Amino acid sequence: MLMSPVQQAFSMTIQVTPTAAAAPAVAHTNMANAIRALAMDAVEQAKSGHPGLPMGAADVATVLFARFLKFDPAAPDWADRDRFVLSAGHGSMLLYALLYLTGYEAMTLDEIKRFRQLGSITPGHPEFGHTPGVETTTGPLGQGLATAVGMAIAERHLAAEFGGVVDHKTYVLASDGDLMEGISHEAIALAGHLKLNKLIVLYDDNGITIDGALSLSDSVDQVKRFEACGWLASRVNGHDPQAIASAIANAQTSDRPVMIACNTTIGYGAPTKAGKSSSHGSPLGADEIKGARVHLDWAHTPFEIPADILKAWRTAGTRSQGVHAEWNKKLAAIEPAKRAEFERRMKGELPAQSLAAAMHSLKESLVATPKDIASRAASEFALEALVPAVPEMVGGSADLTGSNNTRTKSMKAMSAADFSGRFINYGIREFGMAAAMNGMALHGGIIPYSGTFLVFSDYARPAIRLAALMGTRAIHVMTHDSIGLGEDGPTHQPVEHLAALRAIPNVLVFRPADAVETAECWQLALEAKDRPSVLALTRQNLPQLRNRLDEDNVCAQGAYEIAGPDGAAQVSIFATGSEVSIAVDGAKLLAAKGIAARVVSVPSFELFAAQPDDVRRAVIGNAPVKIGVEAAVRQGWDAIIGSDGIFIGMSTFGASAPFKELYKKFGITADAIAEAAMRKLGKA
Ligand SMILES: Cc1ncc(C[n+]2csc(CCOP(=O)(O)OP(=O)(O)O)c2C)c(N)n1
Ligand SMILES: [Mg+2]
Repeated sequence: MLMSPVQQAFSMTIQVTPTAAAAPAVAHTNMANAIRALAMDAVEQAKSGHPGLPMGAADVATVLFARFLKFDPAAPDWADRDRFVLSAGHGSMLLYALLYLTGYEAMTLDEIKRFRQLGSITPGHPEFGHTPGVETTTGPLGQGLATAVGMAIAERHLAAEFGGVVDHKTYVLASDGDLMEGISHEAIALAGHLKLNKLIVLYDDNGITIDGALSLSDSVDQVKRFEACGWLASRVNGHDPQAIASAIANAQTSDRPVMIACNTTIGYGAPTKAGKSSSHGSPLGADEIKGARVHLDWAHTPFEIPADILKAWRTAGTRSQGVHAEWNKKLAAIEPAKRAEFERRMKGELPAQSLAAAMHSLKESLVATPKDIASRAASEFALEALVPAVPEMVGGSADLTGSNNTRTKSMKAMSAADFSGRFINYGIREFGMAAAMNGMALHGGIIPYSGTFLVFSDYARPAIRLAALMGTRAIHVMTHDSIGLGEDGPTHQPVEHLAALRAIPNVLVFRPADAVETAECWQLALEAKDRPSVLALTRQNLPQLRNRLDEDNVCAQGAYEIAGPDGAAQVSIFATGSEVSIAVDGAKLLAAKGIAARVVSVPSFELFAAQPDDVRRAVIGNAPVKIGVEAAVRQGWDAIIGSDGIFIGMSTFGASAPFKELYKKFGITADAIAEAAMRKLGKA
């Protein structure tokens, strides 16, 4: 593949549109070829990786980074930087090359040479928190785009409150795969609905995926699809810098989100592999690279970037320094209390005093007037106190607001007309919601929380997994957490979901037993700065078991004795959520038979597992009979009750019936607990 005439012609002066920054002194082609060369050399050295996308999208990325993107490599965390999301994370070398070329200190040439190696900051796919300048972890196609939607929401919401100090764009580079994934539809529909006009998607429209031509499996007109979702969409030649620049320039003043389909050639410059899927995901090989160097007119050794080209790139990297300095002044000029509030939120620090006061009065009121309510209602009660106390909380629901109880009385809905609202009607888009929440959390300044049914955590799961991997504070309220939801039946009754969520490293899964535990679990979720949480809550009412005012957060230990035995316990019953009160009744039945039993509530397996051994041993105790009770599958419980412990829960799907009948049918009752204990003690 030879250079296109457009690209060859581009060693001349560039006519730039008024809104675009002046074109850099070195020819565009040379700057773009620097990306191509680094990508093919790094992939070759690593003997693995994806040269196709960086080589194909180099022109688009060069125009964006050298002329539009507002960023300061010296301050990767500058709050008002434009966000750039490489949704097609397999093209990571594109991003690493840009970070090196524009002068991010941590991204040295050495790191580029150590692409994909242990301990490098150049992992196979971009990882948030690992590499300065990487805004979100990408690789699972479609999620970067959906995460970027959350960043764009965060920008609008914070701008509504803090005015001019928040005013930036969110750019996305998305591939065919990103747009084929179902999540893309949730994301673009939500973005179009909210008229997120500062979101700009550059679509690497190369007509190639791994299996070959895109036409093997797809015939969507993406421009029409985006338009139908309320976007401004157009097509450009993705190797014509001037066309790309004018399309991006046009996007700056759009009243809706913008998609620019950039027609590119994958592996651009590779003599035999350009335009073919063979350039997508494996090293080009020595001969092909040699040929590419000839075709691209790039006569430099591997990893060598000529000084003038590097200088042009470094100049592009300092392009926004003035804007950054102006912004610093703007921030300094805001009223001090407001500025402190903005800085606190962007740092992700909680308002410690107001949170503590809210928690205190919440617990005090629950102890004074106990509430025998569903934990989803207890969650709403907690939110009535927490939402005013923690102004960065932005709630929502995937069309189950009334069932999830996530909207407090005072919460205004967020809309295109009013972004100051703190409640988002996400629509029936669980995955899109969870990914957008990650984007909000990554943007900073917001603690997002959501609502859906626990059974639909499966729909949101890939984004919860990424939240766990990235360490983002996204809080998922997931109600209707067992067969206790009753008549909706087995399609809606989660059975394996608690175990499945507990299986994801770094997720906190909470299943509170009553209104007080619900309040405490909310506090723990808010305080867990570097991890996502799931609050599994009931539809059915639960008695309030905790009636003493504990200033400490008792749930913080993950498990604790909630009902003590008379004398040395012969039976320890461990339970979570709605099954804790059943366990307490079971212990009473045993007491009536002269058997001392204790009950341990386990609101969080993860927090309990993190306790020191002696604490864990004391809570687990040494009663000869251990019983676990949870209206879900056993998986994971052996860590607490041992493999010879008795488990009372579910081993099949549920059924459609009133919930009390279901608990009887599936044998999750106080009687069943007492009988099982007696049998094990040889007394039945
Ligand atoms: C959810 C998900 N499914 C599958 C993959 C594996 N994968 C990586 S890239 C890719 C498709 C490549 O096509 P395209 O997105 O057009 O990228 P290009 O080859 O044009 O760079 C696939 C299937 C993935 N990363 N994420
Ligand atoms: Mg493609």
